[in-house]
Amino acid sequence: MLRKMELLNFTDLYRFGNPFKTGATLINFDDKFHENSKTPDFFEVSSADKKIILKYNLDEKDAVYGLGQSLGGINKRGKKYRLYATDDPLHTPEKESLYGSHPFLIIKGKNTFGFFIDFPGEIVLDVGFTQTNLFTVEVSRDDFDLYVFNNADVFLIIKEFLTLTGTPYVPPKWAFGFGQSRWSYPDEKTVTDIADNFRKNKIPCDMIFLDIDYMDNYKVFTVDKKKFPNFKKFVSKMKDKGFRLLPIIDPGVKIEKGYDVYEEGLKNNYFCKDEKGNNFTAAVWPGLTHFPDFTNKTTRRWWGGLYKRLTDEGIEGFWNDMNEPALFYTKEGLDDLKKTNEEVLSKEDPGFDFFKIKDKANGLSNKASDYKRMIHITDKNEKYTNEDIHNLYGYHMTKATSDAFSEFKKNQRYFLLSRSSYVGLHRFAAIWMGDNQSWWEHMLVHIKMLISLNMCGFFYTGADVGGFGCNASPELAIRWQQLGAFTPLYRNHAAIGTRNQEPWAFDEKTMDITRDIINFRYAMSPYIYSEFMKATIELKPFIKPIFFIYEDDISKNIEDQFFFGDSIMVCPIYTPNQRGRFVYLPESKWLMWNLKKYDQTNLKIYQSGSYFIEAGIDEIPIFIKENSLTILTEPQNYTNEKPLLKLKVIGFVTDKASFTYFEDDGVSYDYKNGNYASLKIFVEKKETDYEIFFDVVESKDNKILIEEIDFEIYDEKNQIFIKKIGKNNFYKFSN
Ligand code: MIG
Repeated sequence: MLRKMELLNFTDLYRFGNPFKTGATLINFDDKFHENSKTPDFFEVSSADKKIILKYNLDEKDAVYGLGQSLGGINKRGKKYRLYATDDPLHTPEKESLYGSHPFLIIKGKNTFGFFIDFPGEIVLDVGFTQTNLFTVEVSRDDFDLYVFNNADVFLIIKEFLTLTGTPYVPPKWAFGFGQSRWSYPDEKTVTDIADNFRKNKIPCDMIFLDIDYMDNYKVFTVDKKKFPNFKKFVSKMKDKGFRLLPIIDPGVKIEKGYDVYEEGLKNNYFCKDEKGNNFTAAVWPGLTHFPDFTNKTTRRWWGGLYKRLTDEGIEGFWNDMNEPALFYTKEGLDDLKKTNEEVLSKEDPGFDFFKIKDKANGLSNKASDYKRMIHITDKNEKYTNEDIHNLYGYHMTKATSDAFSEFKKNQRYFLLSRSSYVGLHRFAAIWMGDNQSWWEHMLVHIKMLISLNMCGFFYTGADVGGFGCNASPELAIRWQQLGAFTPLYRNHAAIGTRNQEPWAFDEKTMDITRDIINFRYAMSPYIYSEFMKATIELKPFIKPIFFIYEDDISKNIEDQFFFGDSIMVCPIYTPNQRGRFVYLPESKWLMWNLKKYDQTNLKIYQSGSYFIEAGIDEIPIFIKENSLTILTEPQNYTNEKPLLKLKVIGFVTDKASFTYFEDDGVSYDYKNGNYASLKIFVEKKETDYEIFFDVVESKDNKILIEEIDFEIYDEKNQIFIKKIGKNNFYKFSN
C-alpha cells in the first residue's frame, strides 16, 4: 500500500506499508495522508518478494550525490552501495558497505531533486554500475518512508532535509582542537608521557583518547586499577594541563560472574535474545559477551546511566565503538564450521583444502545468519531480528549515551563519537570514518567522505589522520596532518602494532612542520568556530564541494578541493613525492596563501583558471575567495588557555566583504536562546582605501572580549592595506 502527503516547503512523503519508527525524523506524520497515491514522482516502482525496487533513468549528465559514509566518488555514479552497517577494517575500492547508513541522495542534472529513504534494514543502490544510465534502489522490505525533496537548489534540499531530521550536533569548543590517539595508550605513565611531549615540544593539543586497554579485561565501564590507580585524580591532573581524556566504550558486555554490569543486565533482561529466548552470545574483545538491546528504552536508560561512572571521575566525552554491532564469531558459527568441514579439519595435512576453510573462518565475523538470530524486543513488546533493523544498533546505543548526558549534564555540551550511525544520529553525536589505512589513496577517500558526510548533516567529522592500519611514512604523516587541519574533527589515530605517528615519532623536521600545521589550526580557531556555528544555525554544510557553489562545467569535475567555511578553499596534496598540484579556480579572483606558518603571510592574487601550484612539503595551498574575510588569532597550547583578546583579519576585498565572529561560553547550549555575542566585521573598498565598520551584538552573559583587530586586506592589484582598530571603534555603528 502506498500513501502520500505533502509537508514542509517542498517535500512529498510516500509511505510504503507500515514502516518501523526509526527516529530519524523529528516530526510524526501519522495523520495527514492521502489514501493510496499513485507511484512517487521521478521513480518507477516495482516489487519482488517483499522487496521494493525504485528505478530512475539517469541522464548522461546527471550527477548523484549523497550517501554520507560510503566509498566511491562524491558523484556516486558507476558504483554499487549496500547500506548495511559493517565493521570492515579494509576500505578497498570495491567495498559496498561501511559502518553507517545514510540513505539521503541528491540527483542534479536534467531533473534536480533529493530523496531520503527512511528504512533501518538493508538497501542496495546500483548507481549506474550494472547499466550506465540506470539507477536502481532495492529496499529489502516493503515497509518504509520515501521523502522526495522537490527543488532545484542543492543547498535548499539539504536545508529541507535537515529541517526534517534535525540540527547538527555541536561539540564543546575544545573539540575543535587537536586530538592524539593510539590503540593504545594503556596506562598513566604512557598518557602522561604523551601529554608532556606535547607541552615540551610546544605543540598544541586538547584531547587524548583512551582505547580499549584502559579497561580491566575489556570489561566495559571499568578502569584497570593497576594501570590507573587513581583515575579521578589523574583525569583532573590532565585537565589542569589542558587535556581531556576520552575513553572508548564497546557494546559487548563480558560474561563474567560477579561483574556488575553483566549481573545487572542479566537480572533485568537487558540483553538481546536468540531464537530460543536465551541471551544472544557472541565473541568480541572481552571474549564471550551479551549485547544490550538498545531498541528498548529501559535498556537505554540503564546503559546511559553507566556512563555516569566515568563522568563522575571527570570524563567529558566518549567514543562508542564496535556498534554495528561487530561480532567476531558465535558458538553456532564455529559449530557450523566444524560440522560442515569435518573432513578437512580432521586431516593431518589438509593441502589446498585449507584455503576453503580459511575463507570460511574469515566469514565467521559479522555473519548474516548471526544477525538473523539476534532478537530485539521493543518497548511495545514487538520482536525484530537484528537483520530487520540492523542499521539502528549504533544509533540507539549512542542515543542512550546522549540522552543520559542531557540528564546528568544539564545544559552542557559533550564530546561523543559513534562508529556506526544512521540518519538522525547527526543531531546528538558525531562519527569518525573508521579504520582507514596509512595509504595515500585513503587521503582522497577522507576528502570525499568529508564532503558527502557534511551533505547528510554530519558536519563535525574526520578520519584517522595519518591512517589507522599500516605504517605511515614521514611524508604521508605530514601531508595528512595538513589535510586534517581542515577537517572539523582533527584526530591522529593508529592501530596497535603499527609505527607510531605522534608529531615527534619521525624526525626533527617532521615534528617542526607538524607543529606549524597544528599551530595554524589553533590560529584559525575563531574562524572555524564562527563558521561552524553559522553552518549549524543556517543548516548549510560547513564543508562544501566547489560544485555546490559554482555551476560551470569544470567545477563539476573537481572532487579534491573543498570549502572550509565560506571563505577558504583548500587544495590538499594527497599524493607522494609531489611538490605541488593542479588546482582549478572557478569564476572569481582568488588570494592564494601557500601556507607555511600562521604568522607568515605571503599572498598572491590569481585570476580564475587552471594552474599548477608549487607547494613544498611544509606548504599547503589554500585560497581565500574574492570579497571574503578570514580571521586568525595567536595559537595556544590548548583551547581557552588564555582569553582571546586579539584578532587578525586577512581578507581579499575588491568590492565589499563581511565576516561574523561568534563568541559564547563554548560549553553550554545557551547560544540556542540567543545568549552569545557576535561581532560582524564589514570591509568596503573605496576609491583609495577601505572603510571598516562593525556591528556588535551582545547578550546577558556574553560580551565581545576582543580588544584589538589587525587588518591585512588585499585588493585585486595585490596591494596590501593594513590597519589596527581598537575596541572603542567596534560600537560606533552598532545598535
Ligand atoms: O576491532 O578499539 O575503529 O578506532 O582503535 C578493532 C580498537 C576495534 C576499532 C576502531 C578503532 C579502535 C579499535 N577498534
